[in-house]
Amino acid sequence: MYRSRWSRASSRVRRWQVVAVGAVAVVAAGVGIGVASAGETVPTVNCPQVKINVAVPAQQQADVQRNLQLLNTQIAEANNRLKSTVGQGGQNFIQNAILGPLKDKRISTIERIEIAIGRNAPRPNLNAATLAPCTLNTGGGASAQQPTSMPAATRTATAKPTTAPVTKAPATAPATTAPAATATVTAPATKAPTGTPVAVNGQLSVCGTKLCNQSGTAIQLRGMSSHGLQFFPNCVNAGSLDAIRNDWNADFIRLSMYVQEGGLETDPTGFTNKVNGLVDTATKLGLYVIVDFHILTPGDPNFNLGLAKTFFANVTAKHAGNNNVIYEVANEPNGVSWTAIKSYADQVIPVIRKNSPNSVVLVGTRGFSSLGLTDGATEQEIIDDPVTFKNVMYTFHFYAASHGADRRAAVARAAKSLPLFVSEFGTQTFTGDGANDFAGTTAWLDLLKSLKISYGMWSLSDGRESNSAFKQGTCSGTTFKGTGVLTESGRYIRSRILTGVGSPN
Ligand code: IDC
Repeated sequence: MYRSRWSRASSRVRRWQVVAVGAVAVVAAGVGIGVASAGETVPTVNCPQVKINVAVPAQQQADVQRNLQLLNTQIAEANNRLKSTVGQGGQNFIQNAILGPLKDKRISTIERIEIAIGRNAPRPNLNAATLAPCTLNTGGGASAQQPTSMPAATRTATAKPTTAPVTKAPATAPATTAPAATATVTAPATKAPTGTPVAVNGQLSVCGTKLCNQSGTAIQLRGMSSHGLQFFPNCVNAGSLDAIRNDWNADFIRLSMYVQEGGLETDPTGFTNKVNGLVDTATKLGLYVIVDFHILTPGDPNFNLGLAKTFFANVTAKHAGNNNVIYEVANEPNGVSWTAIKSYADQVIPVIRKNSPNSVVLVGTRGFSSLGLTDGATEQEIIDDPVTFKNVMYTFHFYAASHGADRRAAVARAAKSLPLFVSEFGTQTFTGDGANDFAGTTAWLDLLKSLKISYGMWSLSDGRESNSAFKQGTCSGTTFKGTGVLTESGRYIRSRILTGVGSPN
């Protein structure tokens, strides 16, 4: 089932590797290797401008703008590279080492703009193939800049102001600074309002194969996963969280913080601050909150190890006094062995535990968090070589129209030996789109209920895909309660959480 995802992913891994090589070289420029001597004419790059000729939906403007700015950053980096490598390499050096990688980066960026617009409007064709290649201004001079303004959809006029994302890093300390010492970070946590999930259950722990509340009783948490925070910046806020808490009776929100695809790596400070702010918003409502380090492509979590350590150090320092934060260290590892995933978890968990010693940690499993099933493995490899820290659970993800009875049988079997948490599932195929399979979803959720396995549905967003729980345009407004703002999948999950019986009506 995951074949096509996987082949797509592997080609993107290669692209990211190219980007990484480029980035290393740019860093080297900073230490002055091969800087052009005075009087030498250094060429600059000459890139076509990307023209957005369609209206950009309000929800996606920040994302599109960030990517337009990225095109300028890429131009600047290429110019620096041209300067620092004068005289290096043979005839094809500039093409192979500078213009080629620049083209790859531009293709990804232009495609991301298309995808972003396509979330809430027809996906435009911005001619990435034609616009990506840049030529050389052999006589030097300034490179043409990429304009970053865009035609806005008319609905913007009434849209509520965007709370995020920040397009420029704020002046506060960058996320790369070392975390504060434990002693200075024990700010008292906000007290959860009476009767809320956190007030009732308090600090969670893992007891045997189950999730337990502060009294040691096994419980099941039901909640929602956000979509990528960078893709739908207006969908997770005090209003929508109040709706899932007080109108749906949900127990948690999962904050899906993508690392790639325009996520954390493009603005570590901005995304770290955004997550910290949303944890506070959820805390005030008495919700549990899962901080999801949403890796997907590349699928080896070790690729992002450094970013993960810095990110979790910061978030746990800010929320050391909280009893409601669950840390998910890697969304869906793919194309890697369990051994590699475990090695990553062994390095990240101590960073989390330094500030937040009692928190429950979720570890993604092999094959897109399929317990290895997608790769033809089974849960046995985890049972044979488990993560040895306390209060750890393993994630399992399903998409009801793709994953049926055989996977349910495997989960029932695995749950006898391993603490499982379904931090993400969908009512459709694993593409997150297409027809909803509510019969399959109900079979899954009934099984999870009987096993007391917690679950969160993908996703609290208002896009075109069938996974979006909100109708398009909802997140630009201020009404999130009731069924009027919900799609079929949204109505199904609200009803399931609220009444125990799922219904799309
Ligand atoms: C999908 C989104 C889609 C986005 C894609 C890549 O719905 O808009 O373009 O990711 O970023 C997962 C992943 C989750 C996927 C989801 C549906 O954790 O990121 O979201 N899915 O494909 N695993 C299985 C399915």
